Amino acid sequence: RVRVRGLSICRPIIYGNTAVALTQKERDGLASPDHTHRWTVAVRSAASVPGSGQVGGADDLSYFIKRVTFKLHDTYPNPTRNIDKPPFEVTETGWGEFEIIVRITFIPEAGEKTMTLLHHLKLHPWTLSGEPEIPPLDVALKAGPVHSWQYDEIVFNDPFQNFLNLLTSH
Ligand code: SLL
Repeated sequence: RVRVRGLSICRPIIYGNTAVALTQKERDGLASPDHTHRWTVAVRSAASVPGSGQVGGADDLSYFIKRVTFKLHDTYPNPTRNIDKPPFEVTETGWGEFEIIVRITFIPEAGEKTMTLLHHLKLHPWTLSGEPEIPPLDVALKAGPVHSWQYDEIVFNDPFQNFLNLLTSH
């Protein structure tokens, strides 16, 4: 287990959520008809697939991430969701915004501690005043999905030589 001292290597990620309002018909079909939205929270690679002309989408983070844990609001059944293979995401329905704790566990070769991120689940569009405002259903459906994503870089300082090889050979 040799460390490469003085070297930093980083991997770009995005994390956040997309949410869509449910139609009345979709709501009627749910076990919880009080739910107003379907959302997906995810951790994805922000790196492009070389030559694909595509931004992002190189979604296999599993060469260095072993698990992503999404800790949902306690109103959800089994609020701690462990995702052990890509895509690292959880899709749910609900009615409210809340803070999601996102814990990233790296593969053992990394010898790194778990990384914790916080994401505010966003269901409703931003407003000019900054005041939260829940639009009526027809307006929300017309406006389309709400996106709330953060760019971040996972930095590995003084990485183990074998882990560095794993990262660079991917
Ligand atoms: C609020 N602080 O009061 C927030 C809490 C909770 C969101 C939001 C449904 C969970 C379920 C759900 O959307 N919980 O019934 O499965 O706005």
